[in-house]
Amino acid sequence: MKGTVLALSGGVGGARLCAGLAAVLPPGQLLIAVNTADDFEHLGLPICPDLDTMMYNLAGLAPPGRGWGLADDGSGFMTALRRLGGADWFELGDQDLATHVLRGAALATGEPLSVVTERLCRQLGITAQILPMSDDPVHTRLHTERGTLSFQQYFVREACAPQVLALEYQGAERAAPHPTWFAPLRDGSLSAVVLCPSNPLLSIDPILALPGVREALRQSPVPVVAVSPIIAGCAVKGPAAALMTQLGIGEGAAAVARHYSGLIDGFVLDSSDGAEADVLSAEGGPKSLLSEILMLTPAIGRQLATAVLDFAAELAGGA
Ligand code: FO1
Repeated sequence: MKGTVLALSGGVGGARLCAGLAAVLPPGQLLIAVNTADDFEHLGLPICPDLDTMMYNLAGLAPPGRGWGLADDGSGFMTALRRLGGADWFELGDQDLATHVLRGAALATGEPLSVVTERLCRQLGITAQILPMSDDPVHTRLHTERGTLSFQQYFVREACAPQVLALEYQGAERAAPHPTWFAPLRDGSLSAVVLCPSNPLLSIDPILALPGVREALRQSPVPVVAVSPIIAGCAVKGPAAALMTQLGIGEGAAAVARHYSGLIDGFVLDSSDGAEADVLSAEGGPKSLLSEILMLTPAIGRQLATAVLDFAAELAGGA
């Protein structure tokens, strides 16, 4: 596929697909807009979990099993923190800490998050362009049966246990999508757009909530392809399936495609979800493709990336 591909992504699932896309696309042809509505300040440090996960995956530094942090990181900081009575519900590895400290120092001088991120990526030898969805702050708030929680309070501290009644992306209506990814989306100079297999409600919707983004996707002259984060009715990781049920979005991969209705031209489901693809087709939904979407190894990530790009090329050709 010729031309730049734009990926909209959250953390682990999206980061693994983006690592695959970066490996199979020519250098410089991948733009990634990353959700920043999970970002929060912890112990005085700015933590950007999805940006971190994206950087570490593309740099080949992510742990193969766990979906966040650095492989083979140390726990000395957490041990010392506990000894001093510090809040230990959110784990910061010894090496990971350097990312947050450097980011904090740069932001304190007034540098935008996109500029700090670009420097960190350069230092890590990443050739794809990783951008925060916006340099302006957006914060996901979850209104739950136990009151209003920030994303990390809900996700990590409360282990996604409280029933969620409603979601809010505070600040989204005032946040500008970063022009480096938004301008090519709007002017049609991309070759394809990929909605990564990330949580539709917590990772992709905050990006879609930025002014003009839904409109630009609706009018995109190039194919927009989404990859399901749901396999056989279950989320690969995290609370996507449970949240979709709690918020009345529905169950299964087909419900994700319906959630993106009007925005996508193609939908990639797991090979085991053929029945969901048949339902979509009967409903006159987007064209679907079955592929292996559980990226247990980088090789499967590259294979899925190739399948997604070929599917987008086929959609562009009107086949
Ligand atoms: N996720 C956890 O489940 N527990 C943690 O202690 C934790 C620490 C952490 C530190 C830095 C970072 O960049 C991410 C971290 N995450 C942790 C992941 C993160 O909270 C979520 O996976 C994402 O926000 C969801 O996209």
